[in-house]
Amino acid sequence: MSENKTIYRMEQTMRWFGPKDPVSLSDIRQAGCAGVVTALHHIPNGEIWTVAEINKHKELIEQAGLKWDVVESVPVHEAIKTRSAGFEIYIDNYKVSLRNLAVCGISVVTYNFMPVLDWTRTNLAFELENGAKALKFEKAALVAFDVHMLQRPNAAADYSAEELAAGRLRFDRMPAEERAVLQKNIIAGLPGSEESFSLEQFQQALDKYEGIDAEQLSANLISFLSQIIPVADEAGVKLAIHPDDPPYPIFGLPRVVSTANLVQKLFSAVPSLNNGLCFCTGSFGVREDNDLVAMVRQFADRIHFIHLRSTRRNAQGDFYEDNHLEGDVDMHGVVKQILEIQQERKVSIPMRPDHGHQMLDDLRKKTNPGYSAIGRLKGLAELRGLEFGLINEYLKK
Ligand code: DNO
Repeated sequence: MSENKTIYRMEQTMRWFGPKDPVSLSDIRQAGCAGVVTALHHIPNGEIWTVAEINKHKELIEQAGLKWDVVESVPVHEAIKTRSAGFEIYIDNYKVSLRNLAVCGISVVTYNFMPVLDWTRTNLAFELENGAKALKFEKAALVAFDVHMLQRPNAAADYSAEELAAGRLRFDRMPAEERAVLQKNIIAGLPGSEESFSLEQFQQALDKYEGIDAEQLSANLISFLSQIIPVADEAGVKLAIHPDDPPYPIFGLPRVVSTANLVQKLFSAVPSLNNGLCFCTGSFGVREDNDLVAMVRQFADRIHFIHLRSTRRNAQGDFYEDNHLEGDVDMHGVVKQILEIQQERKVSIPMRPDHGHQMLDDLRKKTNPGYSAIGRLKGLAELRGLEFGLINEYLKK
């Protein structure tokens, strides 16, 4: 690659939760971002996003000198996932929202197909050795909640004898206040998940998946895709499905976007390149059998949005969110491969540092779990440095 060739760098963005986000658009701009990733969080799941509402949000972003690069997310209504009463209307509404976004010039849309819950963590303030706080998923705490607090029928059948014993012990030793916090962390809705449940509502939502196994859920997803991708093709919208987080079944619910094979199945079924992926290293990276560098290569043409973050797992099935360049994710390998596919495709793919630790002043402020200003700024700065170094290497070639 010679010096006068255009170099396609990742488009740096941060997630913005709207005017109430404690991290402002001006903060995001100062972090070095050119764009933001955001959604109309005030619109209930399943309703149409009108051109007027989209434009109102877009103007706020543009007045701050930024661009609206990616929608994260246009939520998929539960009726579509379960194919139950009203799903046709929700699919029609989804199509209208995609068309309206295209009219407003917004062309990358992220969504997920995780049943009931979006992303799940058990601890939102796991203290690291250096005093900063990270998000954590602890298996024993999940079992404690599932078996002893929710008391989901047949929950025990989903765990090994050791996991059940660890869950029992964890529950017995957990003070009442910690139990309440655990319940809130799991079902009261993490940022962006848009839905919040009481214990009873949560069990009712789970019950709706009775009889829906992974094969059925995957068929429902493919049938959704075969209806909305033609609209995306017509309107010029790139859809980017977000992987399951964590990338395996929880609460007896099927998960169908956890591995390379599962993702490939969706693309083989609906081949348009607008049927794409949000490559989230933190979600896929929790599984040892996901080779992230190979996956970037495999899905080279379909990665329309990137989340960069690293997790560190242990043998008990726990993981926590590590520094962006540490943990189990080969971030150097992943970013190098992303740079290669960008030069081949001649595009800059929007990327956001996914999550960040709560650190320094963030510890004394109210922050959206995972979406602190300083922790994400640190992650972004490190990733920018990694990319800078890799580009310099390319230029010397
Ligand atoms: C968590 C996020 C997810 C993601 C959705 C996409 O921090 O990465 O909530 O936005 O799953 O639909």
